[in-house]
Amino acid sequence: MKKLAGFFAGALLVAAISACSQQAADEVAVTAPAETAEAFVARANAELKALGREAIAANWVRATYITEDTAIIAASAREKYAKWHGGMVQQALAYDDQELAPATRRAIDLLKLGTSLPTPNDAAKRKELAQIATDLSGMYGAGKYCRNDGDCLSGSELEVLMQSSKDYAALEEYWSGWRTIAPPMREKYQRYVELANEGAGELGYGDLGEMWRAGFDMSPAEFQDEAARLWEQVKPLYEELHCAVRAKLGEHYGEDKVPEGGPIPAHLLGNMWAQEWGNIYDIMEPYPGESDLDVDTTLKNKDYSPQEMVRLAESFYVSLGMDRLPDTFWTRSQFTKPQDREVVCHASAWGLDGGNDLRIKMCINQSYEDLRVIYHELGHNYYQGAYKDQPPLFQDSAHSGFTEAVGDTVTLSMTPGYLKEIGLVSSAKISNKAIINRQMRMALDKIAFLPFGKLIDEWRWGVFSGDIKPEDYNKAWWDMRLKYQGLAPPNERSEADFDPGSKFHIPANVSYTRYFLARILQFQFQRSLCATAGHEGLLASCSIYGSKEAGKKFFDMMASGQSEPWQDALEKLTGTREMDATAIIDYFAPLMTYLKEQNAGRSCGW
Ligand code: X8Z
Ligand code: ZN
Repeated sequence: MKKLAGFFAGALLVAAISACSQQAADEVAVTAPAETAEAFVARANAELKALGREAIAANWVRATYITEDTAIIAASAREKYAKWHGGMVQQALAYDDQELAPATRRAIDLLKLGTSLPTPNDAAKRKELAQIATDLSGMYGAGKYCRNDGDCLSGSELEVLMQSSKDYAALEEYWSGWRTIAPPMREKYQRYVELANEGAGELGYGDLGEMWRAGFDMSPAEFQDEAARLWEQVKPLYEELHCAVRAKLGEHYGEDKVPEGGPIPAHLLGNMWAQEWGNIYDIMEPYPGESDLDVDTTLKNKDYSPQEMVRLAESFYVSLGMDRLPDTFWTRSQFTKPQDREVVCHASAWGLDGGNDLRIKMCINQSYEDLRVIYHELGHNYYQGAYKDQPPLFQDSAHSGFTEAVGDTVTLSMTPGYLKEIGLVSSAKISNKAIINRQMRMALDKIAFLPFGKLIDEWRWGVFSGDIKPEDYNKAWWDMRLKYQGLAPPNERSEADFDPGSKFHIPANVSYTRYFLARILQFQFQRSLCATAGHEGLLASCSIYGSKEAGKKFFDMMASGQSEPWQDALEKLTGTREMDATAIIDYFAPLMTYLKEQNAGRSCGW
């Protein structure tokens, strides 16, 4: 139930409702509890279950039909949930000094963390924040870049253009164009920060960033160190990749545009936010012609429908011994962008009705990138289905990085052999050169993402703590883009811009460290699942496709939901209680050797 604004969600979006608790939150005083802690937890679970359906339905309708009317419905659902949640947290304080059974204590602790958007205990402010949060995500979803009246491009259209163009000026136009949606968000964002911090303060946290960091079964300060430690482990990989990519882009666009020794212009990486760079593989391909990794062309030539693409992903999970998706998944999901209304195209997976009514919401294109996003989203759905027998307060993943890692782990098994087996590539040649090609293709997504995954919340932690002042929002953003990613904007930015607002998770209030952790965890998961599947040899050539043993181990971990600390869940799956980057480092060892050779004589860094 963890996060009201969580946007994939099982019980997450359960996080959005109601007035079941009879007293308004602001009327509740901390007095002797009226019921035992066990009875309180049982009531919280029952109310959550009942309230979740309505809340999540309101969110679904809002995300798939953006109008003034659905804004009212969604904001009102948010507000009701916030009121209920605030009231329950107040009541939970009465059990603070009691010695409780571990499961009861955990349920109460999780209840306190049960929203990603804590609201002040004041009716007017609660309403204001619910409205702002609803507006911000609507502004993102309906955002458009208009050259002239009637000549407008949506976010998803601009994303597609950025994936394939290699024209410096056109790319700059798409890049800057999308960022015109964000300045109107700035004032609202500033107010959202004030109000959400006030809400977090009332729950006992220093600010919202601290509250987000508290959701990892360790102290917020320990978690911050943990994330920094993991980043230090993987940084050398990123630096080699950055160096090689900059050199190739310099050859392609000219050294005047991409100077050696400097940051890379942020619009040249084949992605609107330069978060994953797989779309410039054609520029980076180490051994041209050595391997067929062109899934895009096959999807187009065979004219795959969105549903057929989703069936491929479902079949993978079924091959692991998991169930087929429910019939309602196929009738209720949004697979394509509707032509007649505004929707939030950013992909998400939903678990309504306690995990019985699973859905995805996407605007699927015939591309390998979207195929992998589908596998990612189904990872959320299978997790939601796996923990559905847990009580509502435990219906979430072990920590937020776990659910983000499941589908990604599955994509690591999309080896040439697997892709050939399902007819998406013509050859699955195994040569050293083919291995390096595939590793490059993967690293452009997986390794390039790491600093981006780290910096988004680094920026927000600073914003929420007040270290980053509103008048420096954009400057601080670009300072971090430079520091972590070695990127610079293609044109001058100022505080009239609000570039963070052009990335979905900022207006949608979705924490982001989860994706950074997932990038590291998925390789740990894969290493252990491959051992269970009996794989021998290079980790990079392992596919767990068809392994019921690996599937069972994976499913059993997911079925625990968040009923136990994530360290326990990790230990069951991998034998270790620590997140650790050695698996991703080992995985990409062959590519690192290649990159170091390529970079010899270059001066890396920026
Ligand atoms: O937001 C997502 C998923 C939904 S949980 C599509 N991802 C991050 C992003 O797009 O920024 C997956 C990778 C990172
Ligand atoms: Zn996800």
